[in-house]
Amino acid sequence: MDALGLKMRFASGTIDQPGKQTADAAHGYWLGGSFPFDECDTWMLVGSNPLVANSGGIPHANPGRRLKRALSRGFQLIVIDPRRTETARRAALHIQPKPGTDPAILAGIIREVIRQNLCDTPFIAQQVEGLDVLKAEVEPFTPQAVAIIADIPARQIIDAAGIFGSAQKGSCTASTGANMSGWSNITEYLVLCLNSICGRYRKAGDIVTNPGVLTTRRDYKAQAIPPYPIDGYGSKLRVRDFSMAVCGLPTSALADEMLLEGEGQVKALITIGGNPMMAWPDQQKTYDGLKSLELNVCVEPRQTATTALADYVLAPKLPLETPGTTLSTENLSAVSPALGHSQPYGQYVPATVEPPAGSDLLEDWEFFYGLAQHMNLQLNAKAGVFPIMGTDTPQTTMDMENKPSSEDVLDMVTKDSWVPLEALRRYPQKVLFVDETVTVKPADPGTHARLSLSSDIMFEELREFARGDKYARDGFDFRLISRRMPNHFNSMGPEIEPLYARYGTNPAFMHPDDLTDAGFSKGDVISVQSEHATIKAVVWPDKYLRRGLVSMCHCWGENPDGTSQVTAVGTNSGRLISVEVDYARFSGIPLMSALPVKVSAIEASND
Ligand SMILES: Nc1nc2c(c(=O)[nH]1)N[C@H]1C(S)=C(S)[C@@H](COP(=O)(O)OP(=O)(O)OC[C@H]3O[C@@H](n4cnc5c(=O)[nH]c(N)nc54)[C@H](O)[C@@H]3O)O[C@H]1N2
Ligand SMILES: Nc1nc2c(c(=O)[nH]1)N[C@H]1C(S)=C(S)[C@@H](COP(=O)(O)OP(=O)(O)OC[C@H]3O[C@@H](n4cnc5c(=O)[nH]c(N)nc54)[C@H](O)[C@@H]3O)O[C@H]1N2
Ligand SMILES: [Mo]
Repeated sequence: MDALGLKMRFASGTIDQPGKQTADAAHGYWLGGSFPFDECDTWMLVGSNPLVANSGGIPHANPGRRLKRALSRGFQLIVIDPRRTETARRAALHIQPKPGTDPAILAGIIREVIRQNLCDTPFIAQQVEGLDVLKAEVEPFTPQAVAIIADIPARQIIDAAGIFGSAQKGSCTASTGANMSGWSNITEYLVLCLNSICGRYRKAGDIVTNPGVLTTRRDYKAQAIPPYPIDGYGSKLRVRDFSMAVCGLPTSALADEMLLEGEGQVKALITIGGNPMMAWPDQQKTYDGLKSLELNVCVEPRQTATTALADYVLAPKLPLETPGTTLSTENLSAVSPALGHSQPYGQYVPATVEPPAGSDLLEDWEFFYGLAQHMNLQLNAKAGVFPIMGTDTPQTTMDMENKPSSEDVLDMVTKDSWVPLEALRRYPQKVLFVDETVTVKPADPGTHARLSLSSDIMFEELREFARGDKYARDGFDFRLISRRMPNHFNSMGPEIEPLYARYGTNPAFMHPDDLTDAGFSKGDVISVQSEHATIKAVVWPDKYLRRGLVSMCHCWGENPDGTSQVTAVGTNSGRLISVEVDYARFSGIPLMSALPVKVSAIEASND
């Protein structure tokens, strides 16, 4: 896209956790980093379930064991989730609210931290501005007021503030549940405000346990990058007034841009390592959009709902057939302190198996290289996967005549890394690189940058939230909430029999009492209806849910022209989502959780 000068950068993160980028821009960014989980005595998780998702908060390398170890030394976990998840069951405090009420809960906790004098006053004095504004904005969110909005005991707000605020080290992080339920910008912003008033960052002289292995070398400094613009980075879309923001252009508007004729219409799509037909909200619109393309190319190892609509499908080599490194998971730390590796872990592995004889395959990178060669374009390889704030990304001008090898490309993407890739190649047994002690440096002399607790753009959303539940719909008395299941990774898994065996579908989980009241039995096919669409689903009891909820996993089912055999192929919950009505500012992430629905019977199960 750089070589072609294409400015329309749609970002997959805009249907994931886009509040992270917008909130960072509104709040500013701390160059000293945060404390890793293993060093902390508390952690607050908002809408995440790391014991199943292996993502967010508790490090993904065996999160169960890490949590157990932490608990045995007195660590206290706080979980905010409408479902008593595998993770919530191990928490010192589980707040089980109505979905979509995270802004109230976080504002209430912040108000209590301030009231109980649990702020890191010296840190605030030196590094933070806007405490008075924050204090005034959260003032309406008394424990009693939050108790009513979120339908939780008021006491839990006071207790959460006490546990979080009095700990020595800890962090609050939010994941998909908190970003998909209507308030991603303000929720992630309040998460940052809570961490900042408690000074939940490494300070000058603190040891950086994992400075990095294969990511670009950088400085850790006890210094803030001040807030920067959330949007105004170029390209304007023709639909819903979206423009380029820090989180990229909204994926939720991409199908619209394919369907809307005229100057600016998107006519070609390359999908590599994704499955839009399963993943994008509003499956019908996605289907219409993809059908209307002039060119639709997939680089994909399986037959999927998306390849079914493609003009060309190119098969890539699979990871074990190519040399690989741990760079991409390590580099996730640039997205959130809840992600990445908590230890200086790195590995290089050469290709370990030969592709089957006679196969016609390319590596993912070779697809783009070949395309650029044929189009006479010059490519520059950037180091890393996600840019690191405050650090220039090293680049390598690629030789477009003599094709580099995969090893050359790995060298380019790890250019100027903490540990040269060559060292990992030479010592394949070594996976922990604690070769040098890195500490947080003092701030540059003369810097006055501050983290900000006074973003009016963000607090506008909090005021809007306080005016009442704008997402509620008459007659739609249940809320559909998002979740992940242990045996499937987005659209991957259902074709593998042992993984599929347990449910054979993606059930609509409901509280057993809701099942009884509705006259449903386990295994019945029911109808789940939103204001936008209706799907069939197999109902299943889940005693860990709040009442009034339907909890369903995404990326299941088939295309709209399919057989609708929900008991055999599952059902696409994304069909229920409208991208046009309830969506967030900047990222356009629509209501993908806390979505108002109604449920009704269709047919009883046979057993
Ligand atoms: N097994 C498995 N692991 C995965 C994936 C997978 O598909 N399967 N997907 C991967 C991907 S792409 C990602 S992005 C990560 C995501 O990782 P997580 O964000 O941890 O994903 P979930 O496990 O769905 O957890 C989200 C939680 O939010 C809760 N929730 C729903 N609505 C609300 C709400 O309004 N407020 C609050 N506070 N909570 C709410 C849900 O009940 C659920 O427990 O997981 C990754 N890991
Ligand atoms: N309703 C609802 N919708 C959601 C969500 C939700 O919670 N609720 N979650 C959203 C989130 S967080 C995400 S991340 C998206 C996930 O959306 P996607 O990322 O689009 O879905 P995946 O199934 O992970 O797609 C990965 C594809 O890559 C292919 N693949 C595997 N290995 C390779 C490889 O080496 N090379 C190539 N080229 N391809 C490979 C797989 O076969 C698979 O088809 O879904 C989003 N959609
Ligand atoms: Mo994701």
